[in-house]
Amino acid sequence: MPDAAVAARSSETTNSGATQQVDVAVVGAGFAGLYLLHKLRKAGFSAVVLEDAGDVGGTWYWNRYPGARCDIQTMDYSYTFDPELDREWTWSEKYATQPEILRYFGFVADRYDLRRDIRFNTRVKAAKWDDTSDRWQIVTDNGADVSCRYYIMATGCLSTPKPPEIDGVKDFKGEIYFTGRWPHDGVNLAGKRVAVIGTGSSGIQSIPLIAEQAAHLTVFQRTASFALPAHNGPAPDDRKTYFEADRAAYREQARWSLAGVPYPQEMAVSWQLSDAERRERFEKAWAAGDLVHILTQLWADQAADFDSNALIGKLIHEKIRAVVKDPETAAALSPQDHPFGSKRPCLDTNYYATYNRPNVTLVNLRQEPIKAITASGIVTDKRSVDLDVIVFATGFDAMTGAIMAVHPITGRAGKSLSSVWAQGPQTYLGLTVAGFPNLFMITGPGSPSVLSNMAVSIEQHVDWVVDRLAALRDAGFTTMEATETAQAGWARHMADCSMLTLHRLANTWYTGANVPGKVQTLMPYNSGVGPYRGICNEVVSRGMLGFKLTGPDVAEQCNDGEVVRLQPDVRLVLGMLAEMNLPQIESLGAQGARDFLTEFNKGRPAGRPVGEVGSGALQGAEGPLPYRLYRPATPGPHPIVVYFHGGGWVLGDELSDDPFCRDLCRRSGMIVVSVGYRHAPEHRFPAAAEDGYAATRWIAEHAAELGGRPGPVLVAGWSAGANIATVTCQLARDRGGPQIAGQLLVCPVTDCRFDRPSYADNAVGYFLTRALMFWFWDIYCSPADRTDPRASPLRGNLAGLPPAFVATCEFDPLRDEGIEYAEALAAAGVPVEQLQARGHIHSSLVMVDVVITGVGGRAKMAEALRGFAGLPRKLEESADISPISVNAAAG
Ligand code: N01
Repeated sequence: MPDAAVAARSSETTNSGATQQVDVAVVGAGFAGLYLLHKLRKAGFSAVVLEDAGDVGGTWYWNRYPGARCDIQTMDYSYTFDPELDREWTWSEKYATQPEILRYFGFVADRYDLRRDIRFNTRVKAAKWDDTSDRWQIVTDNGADVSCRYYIMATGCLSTPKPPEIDGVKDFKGEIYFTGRWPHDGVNLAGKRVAVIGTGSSGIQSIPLIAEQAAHLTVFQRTASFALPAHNGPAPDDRKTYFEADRAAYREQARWSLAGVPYPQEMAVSWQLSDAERRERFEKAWAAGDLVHILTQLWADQAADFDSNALIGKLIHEKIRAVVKDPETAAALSPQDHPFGSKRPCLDTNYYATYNRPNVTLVNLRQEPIKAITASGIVTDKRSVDLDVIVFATGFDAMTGAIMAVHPITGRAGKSLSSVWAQGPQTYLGLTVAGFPNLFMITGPGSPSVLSNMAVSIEQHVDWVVDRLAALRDAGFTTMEATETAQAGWARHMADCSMLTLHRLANTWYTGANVPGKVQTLMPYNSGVGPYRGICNEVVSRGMLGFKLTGPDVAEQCNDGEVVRLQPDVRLVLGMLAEMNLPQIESLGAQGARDFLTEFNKGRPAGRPVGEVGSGALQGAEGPLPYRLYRPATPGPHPIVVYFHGGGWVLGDELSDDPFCRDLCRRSGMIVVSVGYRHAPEHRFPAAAEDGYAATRWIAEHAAELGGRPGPVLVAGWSAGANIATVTCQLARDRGGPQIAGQLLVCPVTDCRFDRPSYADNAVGYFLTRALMFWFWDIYCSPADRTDPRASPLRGNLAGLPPAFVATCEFDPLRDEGIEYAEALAAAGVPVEQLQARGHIHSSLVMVDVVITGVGGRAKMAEALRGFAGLPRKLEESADISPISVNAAAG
């Protein structure tokens, strides 16, 4: 239906004073509620919007404090569902003011004649699911109650101000204002002694303007925020040109981007850039005055790696010192306690310069906490400040607060949402909650929401929900409800995602830490709007996975399951590989496959620096073999790890696992010698196995020459390399040495059987395929030789082998034989530590700096190697291994 026709069509709801009957009730007439109403009407649903405020606008209706502006460029913070609307409205500035944004919502409401279905000044007092009618019963404080089939919370993420939690607020005799509930006719602060408590976005936007009016302004800061100059003015030419060149493509790119604004994925990691290059990028971002730019475009690891992130913090501290004249004030304004971006950074106009004004004082609450608010002002540990006005810019009970504010919400069997969320919000996709049929949340906890351009995330949710409702109706279903399995799976996925970025390291409203007593968990989905959109689409394409659908005249449908079982970054990698449409490696022939691997490896991030990298030749079973040596930066002599690369005995060389070898070296603090053993088909079984053994013996004999610690060595390997490592242990035991102190086996090949379930479960789709393993075996080893323990070590004698660490990955054809080997070692009396990496594939653990969720696993491997070598398991904290890297879990 054309949009114009929708606008002219009248709602079929009735409001007679008795219960109002509609298909859909929406709470909130902000950005989400307005679009919902339009889209619902267009899909043929009757709908009512219940709104507490006196007009449209949501958070922009309430937040009228001086300086309130958008901090995503308004060109991006706009509706995109109707290209005509998009063309009809032109923003006057790069970052529009609150009054202009409110005018925009008024314009949208008028254009689609939305107000006639919005009940203003109406608050929901309770909502209850009725199992007999399959409807929600909603009690309001103004006018008729509502009965609806579907109930949608469009309540916003930052709309319920949190109480100030400071003793004595009620005693204050002066004026009190909240930025989030600013009086509509403004406040005259001229000549007054004003305090602002809070230095988040609201404080930082309002402080410069309040300072211009007040006789004196005292700012009470608990946590310093990172603030960047907005450089407001007309929309920047480069973005405008990009936008105007192809608006539809621009919008579409935004929908599939990381943060809902079309910027490319940055590829260069911090340590690949020189200081000068990093500074140049930073200065460009600083000059751009764009949060999304500086949050995503500096270097690829800025949001994930603690050290790389700290570089940004230091550059911003320099900027603060350059503006703020008093060094003590500059120091207090420089955030030291959280990574850049882990707490919402702010956009400012003259914020730091405001502290140079003679009528502005900063009180650092970290040094002198507020003791109380009194009748005349604020008392801290060190001073008493007399005041006429206190402005609370103390923020919101974010994400869950607004939903819980329209309580009680009672679902099936009388369960209340507050009891279900007592330990933190539980949702499926941030859209629905198990036990609450037909209840939807727009940008709820568990969805990208506040970590994205809200406009893009709101439209995606509204489209998804209304399209689902239409599809349900067309199929004869009347209820839709998330399953417990799906919801638990999403919670696991959210927890996995939370390890990807540094958000969890800061006490913020993202985690609920700003509200005393609130359960802390990273509430927004942090892995990007594009990947999230893909997941929501996948739920649909897989037959409403994770939802139970019912209807009076149709058979119930319940396609139970979890939509994401892979680790989030593994999923992304597989998605990228799928898009590359790579050839099947086994179709390329041995040389073609080797060339392919070389090319493929060029695309991965370079390994991180170690103390020294060298190369040379050692003596293999039948002649010299090349090796690559990685030495830690710490003083030696270090224990030596003999490393065997992966590649199915056919591919790879001593360089091909370079990033992993560097990582092992850095984390374990040991020398890693990667051996270039011979490959099939030129050198079939047992060449690789015999080379592995010979190389280990040679390295042990030449340990001192290599700068290593004489005595037992350690062996390690990945995939076929792990096969060689453990075969080496068996041969060393049987042939009188060398002494091996421990073995690290990452996704090892241990047996020639292909009938274990992991071969069937993971036959295709996870990079290492069953067909590729067949091919490797065929090239390496004739069927008659395959049961030889030098090919299938699981069939050998395992007693007396060195202690082992065996890592296996859930979605790997080799998973079960790895687990079986670990169990067989243990049964033979060998000390074994196992890591069964959930959600990982065969290559994830060695994809250093690509699969971040593998970091925890690699840290454990390094600890195990240190333990085998008799060293303290934890490497002393060094400057070049970030705490985040060491602490992250592998799942
Ligand atoms: O709230 P905040 P906000 N005693 O929570 C301090 C969006 N937004 O309203 O950090 C003393 O960020 C608190 O200190 P601490 C945007 O997403 C957008 O400013 O808890 N201090 C903090 O400094 C933003 O992130 C725009 O230690 C207390 C401040 O109050 C989000 O809304 C504009 C305290 C609260 O900062 C929230 O921003 C405005 C206490 N008892 C907001 N309690 C745009 O530009 C709290 N604080 C679009």
